[in-house]
Amino acid sequence: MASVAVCSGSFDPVTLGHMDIIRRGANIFDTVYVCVLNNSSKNSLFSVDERCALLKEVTKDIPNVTVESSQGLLIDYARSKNANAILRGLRAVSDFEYEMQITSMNRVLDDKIETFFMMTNNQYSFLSSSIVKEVAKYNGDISDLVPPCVEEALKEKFNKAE
Ligand code: COD
Repeated sequence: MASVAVCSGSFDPVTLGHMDIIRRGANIFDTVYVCVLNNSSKNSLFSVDERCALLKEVTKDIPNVTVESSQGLLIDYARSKNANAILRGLRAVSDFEYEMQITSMNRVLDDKIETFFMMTNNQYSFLSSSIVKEVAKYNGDISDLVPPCVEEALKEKFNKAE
């Protein structure tokens, strides 16, 4: 049976921390669907279409990765793709409680789809989309934190807002 994983997130915007998880996942699973989902507790800077476009650009060299968006529950999207795995990244102990809750809820919704966690690469353990946006907003250097096209997109967003 082919292994199919869904790597979901807000990706607002995609960072090198996300990319690390996506690339490593693509080395393990036959197919990885990267799915942009809106997190209702977060206000997003980029539209879903903009986030997908950036993700497509930065994953275009990984043949077994497909980028899509969806609304609603992650588990419904995973089922629609016949996925047998959900792939999540773990940065620190602080991520654990939230991830544990989501994983347990998803297991109640469908106990055939397993959640897999990958520990972040040490160099990205502090990295989040929120931190990147904060630094970019005040013209800080984010070139080591995001792919070049994301750096450009952030500059454009914040210059327009001025
Ligand atoms: N290193 C490693 N992993 C990282 C890093 C990093 N530096 N940064 C982020 N990640 C991982 C995160 O741990 C996560 O696994 C993934 O990358 C995406 O992260 P974010 O921050 O872009 O996205 P989240 O965690 O805000 O996304 C949450 C969802 C929108 C996916 C979630 O709310 C969701 O699934 N919503 C749909 C509703 C649902 O089904 N909920 C579950 C039932 S309760």
